[in-house]
Amino acid sequence: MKVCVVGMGYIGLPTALMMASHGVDVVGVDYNAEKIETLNAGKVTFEEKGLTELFEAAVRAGISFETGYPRADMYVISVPTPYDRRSKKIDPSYVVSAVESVLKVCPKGAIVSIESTISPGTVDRFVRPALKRAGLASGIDVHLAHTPERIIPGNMVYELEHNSRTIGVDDAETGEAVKAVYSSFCRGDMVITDIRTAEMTKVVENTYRDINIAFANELARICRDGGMDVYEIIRIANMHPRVNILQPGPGVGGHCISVDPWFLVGDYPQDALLIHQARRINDGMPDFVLDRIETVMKINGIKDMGRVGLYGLTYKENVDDVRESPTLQLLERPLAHGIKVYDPWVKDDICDDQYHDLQSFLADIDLVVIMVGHKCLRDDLDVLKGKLVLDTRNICPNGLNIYKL
Ligand code: SAJ
Repeated sequence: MKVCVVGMGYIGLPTALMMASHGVDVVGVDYNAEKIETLNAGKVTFEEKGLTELFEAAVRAGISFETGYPRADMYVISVPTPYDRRSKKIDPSYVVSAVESVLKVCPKGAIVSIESTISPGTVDRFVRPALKRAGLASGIDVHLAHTPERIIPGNMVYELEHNSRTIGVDDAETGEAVKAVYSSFCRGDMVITDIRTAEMTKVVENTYRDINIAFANELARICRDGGMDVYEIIRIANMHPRVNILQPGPGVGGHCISVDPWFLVGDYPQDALLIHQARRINDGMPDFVLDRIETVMKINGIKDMGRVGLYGLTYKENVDDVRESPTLQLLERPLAHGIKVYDPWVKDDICDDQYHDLQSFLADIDLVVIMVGHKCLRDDLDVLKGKLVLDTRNICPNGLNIYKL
């Protein structure tokens, strides 16, 4: 089988590499010529554990990268699904336009599978009509599938191989064909179901995590008010065999968990009440951190926001992705004006008062707010010695000068 993976981003690239390095004939396509040039020059386009080694194996196995769409037996669409911050609905235009391009070149009987996360109903509302417009019959000319990714940034390569997968299809035969491709590398279980169920399941998984984190964040607020240690309480509660509370933090970022629940709120506003409230709680965390910063400043007689520094710009530890990052959300607040920022994972200048050198950053501030617990900081906490610290990720041992969420 020849597989064309469309979209060489955070999900498409590792997926294409994984297939290619396990014997599938793969072409990676992206409309961004610069990205294709970089890949053809033998370099990966973002940092992720194990990605370089996987890339080298895929290149040895013969993967190719192009800007044009080739003929293939199966197309895996892995393009962004941005969402509109106002309406909270996804914008399926990249998916639809990729499908339209594929339909122009694909041979009769090809499988077109959408890997991008889409809101429940997207295939029915936007993808099937694209087939109709092209004069093609689903199930005869083209077989549709939805194979939502489930891998977690920071551990993508491992999870690609070991996670179970959901394969949404219209008929069992297509399901088996898709399963055969993923079986080349995936050791997890593969469940074949219908497309609508696959769409919904993916969104439900991320919504579950968002609600669990919101619960932890609400507990953090309650414990702050009541003078209790939220981390100790969660640690002990989690010893119960049926309790598994996640960790409070400065907010929920990334392009998945902070976005997907909105699809349900947007489409089912009357029903998705708990989901909506969880989103509000998590989106309110940057303000809670700002409150904590002001309290710590007051206790320690710091008057100038310019003496406060946020450690971490990415949405979570050990990745270089800043999408929907709680730090960026915090910096949007007028009160945060003047706060300094540093992140060893972010090489580009993306905001005001951003430092690229830890020592100069620390020299210019009195209060360090740990927004992201990157491993390099956890491994070298001594670097913060003598500083006031507000630790929103609970990576520092309790101590004098250490404040928590
Ligand atoms: N976070 C907390 N407390 C926690 C765990 C996470 O505050 O206990 C925060 C993180 O710091 C981050 C945000 O939540 O800001 C999301 O991070 P994450 O590590 O929970 O998840 P993502 O967005 O990197 O990846 C998720 C994963 N989904 C689930 O675990 C259910 C991944 O499996 C999905 O593939 C991915 O979304 C996706 O693309 O949908």
